[in-house]
Amino acid sequence: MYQVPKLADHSAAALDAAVRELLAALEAEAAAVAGENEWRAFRDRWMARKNGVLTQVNDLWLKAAPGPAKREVGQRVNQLNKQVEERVEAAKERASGAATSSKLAGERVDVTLPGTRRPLGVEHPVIRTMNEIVRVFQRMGYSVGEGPEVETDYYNFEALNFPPNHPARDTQDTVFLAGQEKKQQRDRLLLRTHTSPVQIHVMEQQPPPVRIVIPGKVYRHDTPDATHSPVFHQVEGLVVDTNITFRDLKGTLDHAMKALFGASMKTRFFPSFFPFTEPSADVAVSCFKCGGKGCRLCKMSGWIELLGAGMVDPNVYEFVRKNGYDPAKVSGFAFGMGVERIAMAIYGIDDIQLLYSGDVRFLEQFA
Ligand code: 2NL
Repeated sequence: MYQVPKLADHSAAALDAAVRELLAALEAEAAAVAGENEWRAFRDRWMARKNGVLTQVNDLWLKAAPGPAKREVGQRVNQLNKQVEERVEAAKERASGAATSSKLAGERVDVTLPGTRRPLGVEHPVIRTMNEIVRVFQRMGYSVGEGPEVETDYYNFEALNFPPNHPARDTQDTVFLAGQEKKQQRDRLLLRTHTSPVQIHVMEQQPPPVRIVIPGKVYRHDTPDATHSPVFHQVEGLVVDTNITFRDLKGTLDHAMKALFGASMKTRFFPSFFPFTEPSADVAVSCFKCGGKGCRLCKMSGWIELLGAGMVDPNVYEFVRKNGYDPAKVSGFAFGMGVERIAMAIYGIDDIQLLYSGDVRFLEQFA
């Protein structure tokens, strides 16, 4: 490493040679500075007051110079001081620049790489179908309501014209909550077997006119098989106003089925029975598979039964009469459909259990 020499004499030529040698050493050492720590060592070696190169130059060259040479040597040493200072400053910028660019290199982002792909979830086919049905009725001006899945016997049966001990109750195998023997029958809690109790709540809370659909989960004490599940979904609708007729019911449901399945869909109404409607109808749509010619899916009939409907039975209004539902003044219709049945028809699913299996290989088809 460079060491400040003593000057043999203080002639201009000797001074020149010594300065050249010093500047060459300064240049070489400056060029080797890479990081900030190295730069600090470099700075101290050259500029430290105690024993730095410049201090040595001052001692060995200037202080040691004989009187007549002092002026000339002083000028050269001053100039050297300035040159070293400038060189050290320049090296500092390079060193911190190098640190910054190595930091930046570590943070480099390749914006041309493909982004992180996260698989997008989609609605389950049952929920998707339920939402599609609801949207069809929303477009016709219906509101949407929801209600509790645990109900009392009164709302699930009695107010819907299923009298206590009436055999119609047997068609809806019901899950009751345990330990309620001491309660009156109408207060006993159960898992709702249809969403109709919500419509009773709606009529208790709002006078006619009413136009509402109720989507939701319902429960039956059924053994699971290809067409039964103890938990399933319904969408029910209720319209009550003055002068509502069976023609309104037919037109509404015919439009809804066309909106859901396509404009070429036909509907057919035939007589049926529900405790809460009179008259009642089962509604069939032309077979999706054969278009009405007859096939295995429609059991050669050309029709697929998809929903139930009817004019609200006057007995139902009696339970909400004091809230403006006078059967002499208002009339209405109601309908109900099983969402799984419709989803299975749309997607060609032959086993309802697939919808509850959680099997990704099945569900992926809907993504
Ligand atoms: C079906 C048939 C139906 C209703 C539901 C209803 C509700 C009130 C009054 C009168 Cl508050 N009716 N709902 C009416 C007819 C049929 O559902 O097969 N559902 C899956």
